[in-house]
Amino acid sequence: MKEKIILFALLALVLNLGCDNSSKESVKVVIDEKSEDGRMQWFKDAKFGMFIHWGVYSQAGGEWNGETNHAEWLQFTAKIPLKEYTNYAKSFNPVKFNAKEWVSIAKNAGMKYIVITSKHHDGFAMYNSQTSSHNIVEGSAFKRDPLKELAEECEKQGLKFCTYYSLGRDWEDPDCPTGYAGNIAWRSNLIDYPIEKNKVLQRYLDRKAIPQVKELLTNYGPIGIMWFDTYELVSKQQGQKIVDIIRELQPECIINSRVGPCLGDYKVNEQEIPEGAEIKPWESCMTMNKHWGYNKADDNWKTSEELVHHLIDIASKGGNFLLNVGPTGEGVFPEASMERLKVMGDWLKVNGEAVYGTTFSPFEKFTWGRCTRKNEDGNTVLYFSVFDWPTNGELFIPELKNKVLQSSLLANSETIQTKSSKGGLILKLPKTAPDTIASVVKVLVKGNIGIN
Ligand code: FHN
Repeated sequence: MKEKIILFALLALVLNLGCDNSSKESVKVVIDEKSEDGRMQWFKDAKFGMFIHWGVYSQAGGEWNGETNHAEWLQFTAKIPLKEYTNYAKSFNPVKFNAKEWVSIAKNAGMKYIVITSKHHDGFAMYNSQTSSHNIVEGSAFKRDPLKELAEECEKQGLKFCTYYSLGRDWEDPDCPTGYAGNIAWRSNLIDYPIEKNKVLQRYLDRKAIPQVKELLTNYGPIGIMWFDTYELVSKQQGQKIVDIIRELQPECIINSRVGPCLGDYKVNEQEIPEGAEIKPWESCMTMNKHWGYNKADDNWKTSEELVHHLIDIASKGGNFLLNVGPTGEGVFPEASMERLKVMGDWLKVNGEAVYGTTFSPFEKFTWGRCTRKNEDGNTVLYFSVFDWPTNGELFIPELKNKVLQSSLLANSETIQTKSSKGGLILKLPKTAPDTIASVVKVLVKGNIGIN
């Protein structure tokens, strides 16, 4: 059994070579080896975070000139000149914004960290930036600094405060070229800055991006993750300089893989869950409907059951789930988002032990559910999350030969009988599943199964 697990895990590691190219989503990145020290432990244990895409674009609710499919890309997709967008920003006034409410909703959902857009591609800082007046305090009717309020509330409620930063796309700055071989300027602001070849990326980095990263790491307390996005034409050397600045200011701050090619502490998967487990830390970020930023017409919501299953599936492969909310222009979460977060939180209140602090399954994927595990005093706790409860009252776990020390339902501690058979273990389950979404069988076995 052990040989098979090691082979399986090594296969995952060998396949995990290459660089994350956030503009053209590859899914492989070489992790910075130094990141496998204490810095990552809270992240690996946390498993579940809230992504928040919120900006002046949110007040449009996806609508512009009769079109209804816009969101956080509003300035680009609606072809709005910078002057008009800057003027539009002046009307942004999310009077219902309440940091305590937002953080409480995330906490009650079982989320351990919040990643919020400090500056998206529109270049508009959602915090009191001294670097650029294109910010919420100077450039909107709101005049407050929501990131300051959220950072303080996260501190109070014990969640990690983290910031998203659009590194290689900025539609306000004249020196932010984009593109890749054969598709130059593909995500550039060509309305206000039409001559791509005149743009000097380093000037933008020195004038805006690096000073703003320093502001975030200096004025908002401990930053759990600097979550960079779309590094575009940022080179490995330019990205490494930003990594060095972050390490200098806040050594404990984690950096995702979109700070530049082949850089960062963990790999990001976007809108997808890898097929297999990965040894190194990773995260899948996902929308609840089809948009990151608020779109009032988008009713394509994932069900609460799907979202709980995604969380368990991701945890069973050693990853984190960063689930997005797109607040409205008034500063509230959509009702449909809150309904799903409540269901996820209720499930985690009963079964969170099967997710938090666990690592990837030592088994091949099961058709009926997933497995996560923890080491406990030299033994192994296996959590079998059953999505499809067996009608015959039995579940077979192939290859599990370790001595069973204890076995029960996590929801009510009801003892579960087990029987060794055909080189594996049979779990003898009650007729009715304790939970309609996923029911967890906790099995403590002797010995250390799998690698950590
Ligand atoms: O273009 C962005 C998009 O708006 C959103 O922020 C996602 C979130 O990961 N990142 C980029 C698309 O890959």
